[in-house]
Amino acid sequence: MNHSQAVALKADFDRDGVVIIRDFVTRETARGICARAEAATKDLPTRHDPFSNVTKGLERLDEYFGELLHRGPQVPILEMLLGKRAEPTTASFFTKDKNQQEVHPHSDAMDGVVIWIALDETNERNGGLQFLKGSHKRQEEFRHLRAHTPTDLSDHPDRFEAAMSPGDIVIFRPNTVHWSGPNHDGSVRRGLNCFYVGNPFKKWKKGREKDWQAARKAKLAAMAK
Ligand SMILES: O=C(O)CCC(=O)C(=O)O
Repeated sequence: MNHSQAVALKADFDRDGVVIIRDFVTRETARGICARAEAATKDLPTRHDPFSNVTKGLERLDEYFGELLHRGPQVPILEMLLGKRAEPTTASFFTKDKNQQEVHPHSDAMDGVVIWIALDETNERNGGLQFLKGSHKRQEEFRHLRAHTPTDLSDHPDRFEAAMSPGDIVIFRPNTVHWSGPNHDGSVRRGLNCFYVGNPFKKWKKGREKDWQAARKAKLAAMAK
């Protein structure tokens, strides 16, 4: 990507909160990612929750995904778009081949960035990703949305369908409202998702660290008596 392409991409990303780069990886690479994700998840127990089609933590199942999450070709682009370091959280495999695997409009987090690399053809018919352009700048208006609660935004004037082919990547702000509808035609729709929203447990850990330090101090004080 040359300088003027990078400037244009950043302008779109800042305005819309979502951009697509076509053929970001080759079809062969997309096939390889898909094969590894299938292999890494094949022995996991079957889940029956509404998001059973989402497997997070691929980086713990196969180091290949750790490498991709931390040092994949998307990382410099994400840092250019964010203007700061992209803080990796997890890599996930999102599949969809049944009607009920629908994710309703929602935001993921307030800061950071998310990627989704298409591993199959994906469009509105098989439950591809949909976005509301510019919604990352209207957080209050969309704060109430939840991924498990239906909200019909299909006629919203800012709706944007991320129709993609294997190897395309969509990059979005975690607070750009997004969703994926039912899979009407039943064709397999798989994608690799990586979250860069830092460590969601950091605050919790800090709190625990403080408790632990306080307990240690109290113990030392008791021992000194
Ligand atoms: O892949 C999907 O169907 C939904 C993706 C999504 O909601 C997300 O990346 O947060």
